[in-house]
Amino acid sequence: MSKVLIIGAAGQIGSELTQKLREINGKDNVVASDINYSNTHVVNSGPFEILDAKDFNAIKNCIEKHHIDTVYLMAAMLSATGEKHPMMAWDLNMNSLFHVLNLAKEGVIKKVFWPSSIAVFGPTTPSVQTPQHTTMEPTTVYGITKQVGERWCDYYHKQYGVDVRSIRYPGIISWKTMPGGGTTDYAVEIYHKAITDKRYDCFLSENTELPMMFMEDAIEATLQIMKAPSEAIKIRSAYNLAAISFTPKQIAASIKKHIPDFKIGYNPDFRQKIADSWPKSIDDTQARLDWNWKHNYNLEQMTKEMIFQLEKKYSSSEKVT
Ligand code: AKB
Repeated sequence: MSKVLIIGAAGQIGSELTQKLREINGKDNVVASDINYSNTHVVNSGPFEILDAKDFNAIKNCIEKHHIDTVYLMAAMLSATGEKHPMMAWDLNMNSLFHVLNLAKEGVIKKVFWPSSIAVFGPTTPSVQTPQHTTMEPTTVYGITKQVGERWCDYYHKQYGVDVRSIRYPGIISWKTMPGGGTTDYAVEIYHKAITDKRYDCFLSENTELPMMFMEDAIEATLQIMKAPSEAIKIRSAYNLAAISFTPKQIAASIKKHIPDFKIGYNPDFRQKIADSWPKSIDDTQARLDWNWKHNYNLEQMTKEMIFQLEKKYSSSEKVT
């Protein structure tokens, strides 16, 4: 049985990935780590270590202590926060990746998952059905780190045989954990506010279309690419991955079907420019061909599930994280 370390396990995707991998592999085979104890569920549901993703020795010690063979590096500073702290975003996003790639190169671990993002694309990229291989001139620090990271993953695979796998996540929507510091975060906040306030003021304009995905699909994609035989993974930078695309106006309309008195207002801020530089939709044919990726949730199914789960959560005493 493989022994897994998740770095950045308290975050939006990391926390659900931890939960899923603990269900599949057994909790003792999945070590979660983060820089603090903020996510009590992750901390209490299996082995947990405090770990700074920028600290090579701390990562190495943790890997050796727990006999880890596979690392999921989920720690990153996202697009909106990255614009406020460019050097910190560069420092975290790049150094953590180099640490893990170098440990794989040294043979300390066998396999790496590192997420990329639609942020690798920019204003000169074709924005509809963005192809796998295309012009990439990202304008955010986060996007630059992801694009450079992709090149290094490909390099480490070709030069040193490192088994690193990656996908370009779109905006991810979930009801369990809040996202933090991204441009697509509005698509999660809107559901919470629809339930608590029946109103949401959106920081993107009404017709801003972006690629998105329900968390269950994102986790499934992550497990699928990691399970695929090495020969099937033909792209070692990162795969395009798609599910649904919608605008704030369209998500609001789907919420209104469940909460008819829900109202939305629009106050675009600095994140509008970031969103405008990203694709509206993604062509993920290659992922579908190489490792049989397919999504399950459309906008209506996702809205139904989000509202059902969040209404339960807000009406129980459970804290919404
Ligand atoms: C962000 O908005 O920064 C992230 C992403 C698309 O990678 N959710």
